Amino acid sequence: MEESLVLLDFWPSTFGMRVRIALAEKGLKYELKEESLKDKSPLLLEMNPLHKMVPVLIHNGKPICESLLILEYVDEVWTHKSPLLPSDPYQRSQTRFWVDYADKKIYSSGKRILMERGEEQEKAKKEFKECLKTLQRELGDKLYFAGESFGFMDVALVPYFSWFYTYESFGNFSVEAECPRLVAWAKRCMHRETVSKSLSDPHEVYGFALQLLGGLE
Ligand code: GS8
Repeated sequence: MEESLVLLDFWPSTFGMRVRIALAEKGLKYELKEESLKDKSPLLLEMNPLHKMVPVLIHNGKPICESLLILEYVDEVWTHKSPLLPSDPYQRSQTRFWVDYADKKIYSSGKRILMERGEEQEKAKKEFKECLKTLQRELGDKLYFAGESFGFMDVALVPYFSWFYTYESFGNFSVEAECPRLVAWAKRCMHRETVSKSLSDPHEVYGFALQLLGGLE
């Protein structure tokens, strides 16, 4: 049977970008359907009725929701190349721990850098920088988070790189000055075509953020 693979996506979404990278790593062909979050398609509402969020991967008509669960699914179903999660259960648990940490901290502090001003924004910047420094320590001198090969944590984390320029511009700081080894890692990941072709342009993301926040005022 011919496999059918459809990705419901939204171009500036870090969560969507990580699914795009995983599908590219596995060399899978899929149909990308760009959603409008202001006017969600009937297909999105049918496939993710609870959260009504992208990304959703639809495999042979069946939906998989939540980006990290999609990554795990893709890794389990297509084992022929580019394993993403480590095979050792302890290492797998550690990878999940760090991805969870990064997601909770970067997303929430990043959002507050964009939305808040004054003291609240300063607090968010401090939290954001501390999180990146912690991740940089976890990376250590390794090429990728799991060591020599590009893996799950890299796929999950590198899409935030597309948003760094936006956070820096709103918060008036430089991620590279704070965390040079983390930025070097992100650039190393960008040398992979699977990553560079999946990430959205940082300047376009910035334009999107300006428009979004302008619309909220
Ligand atoms: C988050 C997805 C999400 O926030 C995941 O897949 O990992 N935990 C989920 N999706 C956003 C777009 S990206 O910011 C979304 O679909 N928002 C629509 C809405 O909130 O109505």
